[in-house]
Amino acid sequence: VNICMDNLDDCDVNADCTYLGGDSYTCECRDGFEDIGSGLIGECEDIDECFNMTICDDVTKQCVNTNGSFYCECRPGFHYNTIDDTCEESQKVQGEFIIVNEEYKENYANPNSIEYKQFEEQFKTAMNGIYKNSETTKYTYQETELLELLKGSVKPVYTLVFNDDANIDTLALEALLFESLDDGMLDTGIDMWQIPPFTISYTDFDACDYDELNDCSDNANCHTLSDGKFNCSCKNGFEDLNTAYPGRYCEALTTTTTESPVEKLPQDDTDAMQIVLGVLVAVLLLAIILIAVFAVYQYCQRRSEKQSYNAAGHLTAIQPNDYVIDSLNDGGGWDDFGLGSFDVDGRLTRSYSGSTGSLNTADERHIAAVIEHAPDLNVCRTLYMAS
Ligand SMILES: [Ca+2]
Repeated sequence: VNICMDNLDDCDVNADCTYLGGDSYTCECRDGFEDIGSGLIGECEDIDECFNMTICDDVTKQCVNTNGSFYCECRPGFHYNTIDDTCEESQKVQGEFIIVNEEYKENYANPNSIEYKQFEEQFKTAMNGIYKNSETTKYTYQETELLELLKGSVKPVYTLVFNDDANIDTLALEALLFESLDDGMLDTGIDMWQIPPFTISYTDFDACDYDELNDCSDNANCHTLSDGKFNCSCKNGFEDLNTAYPGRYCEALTTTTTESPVEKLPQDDTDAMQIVLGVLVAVLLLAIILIAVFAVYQYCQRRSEKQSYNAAGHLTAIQPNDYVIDSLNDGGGWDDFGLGSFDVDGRLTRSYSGSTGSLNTADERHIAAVIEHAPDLNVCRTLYMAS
């Protein structure tokens, strides 16, 4: 009887059994495991190779420990170059749009669910189809990352990943997606997604908002840079163990230094500076938003003057299938919006009301973008209708 062959041994599941004849055999932990027991049967525990911080040997890669092994993958902020097997620095931009004819599934909130994964695959294929085939982006576009799926009806929030040579133009990216729609529909090869053009938006991506998309240590501050990039720095009181790639390995300083009031002063100054800076940025942003809203309002006023109405009070002089944003007439505010199209008599024939939720400043920006890229869309008339 070969005890090992017949599985009669007591070796650890991660050990190899060697039969020595008779009743005797030995157990030896496999590669990637170490024997932490004192007996002969082996108690094999995974070796955490990532404890060696330089095992991936490159600041562009990070180590992932697995049971019995490990692998190196591109760090957040880098993408994989299959041609020379390297990780290259990425630029990213954040995008979103609304699919009005898809039903939101409860499991879309869970990125590990089958429903989410299925959507993700279909979504990435669709986005690759657009940006890998466009003349302006095909040499710089790398991939699409789905960040989350929000309700309303289904609102994917994602990033487009580009290589470092790309000159990212958010309005041009919006236009490419818009131009891929056929009568308001995006053909994913599986489904036809109905996407109101004004819901398409690209904005700056802030990797510091997403824990899984930046690799700053829990004991580090994350700093947002342009083009979707970021860097990290260990917090006060923590030592950086790998200054080649700062803010990733931060260890509490063990030496207790006597606190001197002199050392505190610069910290207070920094705090005060940050508050002043924060207020300045907030005021600046508010000013920009007000100017944008005023500009859209002015533009719409001018467009509204061109419209005429029939006896029933419907808009006339509108071509069939013109898009409009149609307020639900709650007093003329910038909320409760829908998107629709009109017939020759100016009656609303199709509408997607209630799917967009409250408008915010980002939505107002989309409207401005749609007007710029598609001046034929009559997106302004509703302001008039709502009054
Ligand atoms: Ca391991």
